[in-house]
Amino acid sequence: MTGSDDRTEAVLLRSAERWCARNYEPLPVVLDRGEGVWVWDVRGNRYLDMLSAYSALNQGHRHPRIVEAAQRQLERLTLTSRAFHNDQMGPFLAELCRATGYGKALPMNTGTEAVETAIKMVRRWGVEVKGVPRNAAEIIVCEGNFAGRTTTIISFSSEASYRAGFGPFTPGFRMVPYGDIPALRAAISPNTVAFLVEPIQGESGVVVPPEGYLAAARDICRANRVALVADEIQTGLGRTGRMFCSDWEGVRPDVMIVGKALGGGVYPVSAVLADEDYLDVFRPGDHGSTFGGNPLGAAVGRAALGVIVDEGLAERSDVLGGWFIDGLRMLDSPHVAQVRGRGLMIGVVIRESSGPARPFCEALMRRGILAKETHRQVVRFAPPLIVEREVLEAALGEIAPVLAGEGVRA
Ligand code: IF1
Repeated sequence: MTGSDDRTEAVLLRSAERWCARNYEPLPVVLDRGEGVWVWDVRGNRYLDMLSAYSALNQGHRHPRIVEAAQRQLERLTLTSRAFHNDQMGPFLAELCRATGYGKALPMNTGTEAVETAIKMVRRWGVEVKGVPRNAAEIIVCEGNFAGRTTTIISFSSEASYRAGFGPFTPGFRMVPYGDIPALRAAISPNTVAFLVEPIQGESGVVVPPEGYLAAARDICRANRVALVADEIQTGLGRTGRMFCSDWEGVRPDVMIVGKALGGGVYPVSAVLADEDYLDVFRPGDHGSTFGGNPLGAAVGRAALGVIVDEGLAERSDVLGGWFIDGLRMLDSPHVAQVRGRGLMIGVVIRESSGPARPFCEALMRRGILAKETHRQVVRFAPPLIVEREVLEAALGEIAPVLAGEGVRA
């Protein structure tokens, strides 16, 4: 560590503090380089990235194949808007639809935009196809959901801090407890057009529903002509040990929303996937965005998807995640109430009596591991899916003393 690095870090922390709205409380680390599963701070310290930008880095930092695709496209064409065609979008969406088994896709940029697109689509499908009265469409959502930060999406959030002061809110959403099939059945009305659900709730603290929940939900939706909409923005693209978390129960949602890792950690790429009877409710000019389907994002998306499929990232997540979850459970730490998750989407629940999860994350940071807490008590572990087993073994060696309370300062 040299003096200049100290000053650099302090200057950079101060500039973020001075110029950026305080909409986050980041760990006090300033990163300036990333490669694979590793990131470095301005002091030259190396960290294992156990957050993967909330599962947007399933392929790791700066995957060569994705960076090369971006560089190649940067030399050719980056943005056309959808006012014109480009040579990348069609092939990208063809590969995406073939990889997911859907008839069509509508490309957007962020996950939030894709969720908003899905909401508009199922509402219009409800009116034009199902015959629900205009402005009466209802969408069932779950307590503990997280689907983005726009005013409509927070309208159905159960998290007070995500809503306080941001009203008035968008109507048309009914909330049921997550994992509760009888409550879902009871919430369905003739005006219900969709059930929007995360197959595992990420932000809520890696909450895994009861076995069979998604399949039962699919059956109820099918029996009531309600669209099952899976938000796989975080759980999808290999994160939970299958290509999609829905695959664990053999469920094919009517609508699949993807994002995050679809952009390979290089560029925001998201999409709504469905068959024509849903996506054909959009007519030219009804919906869109400046960047949706742009050639740079499409080229990146093709490479990002290719890496996931060709490098078997879902299989890696399943095998390594199973081993890592067992390893965490075997630590038998007095501060841990539960280890839960699927594949390399893992949450370690810190006992209330041991205080919040944040000091554990800060202690992990001091040991070269970057993990992030969610909902006060949960430490999330979600490394890039390219992680090697020996790296996880070494990480466990650093995590063990922290979960035993070593270096954890309240
Ligand atoms: C933040 C959380 C995770 C998502 C699911 C849609 C979106 C997200 C299941 C929206 C985004 C991000 C957003 C980011 C932090 C992170 C997050 F803690 F906020 F909730 F991952 F758990 N559906 N999640 O997880 O996608 O528009 O962000 O691309 O807002 O703080 P986006």
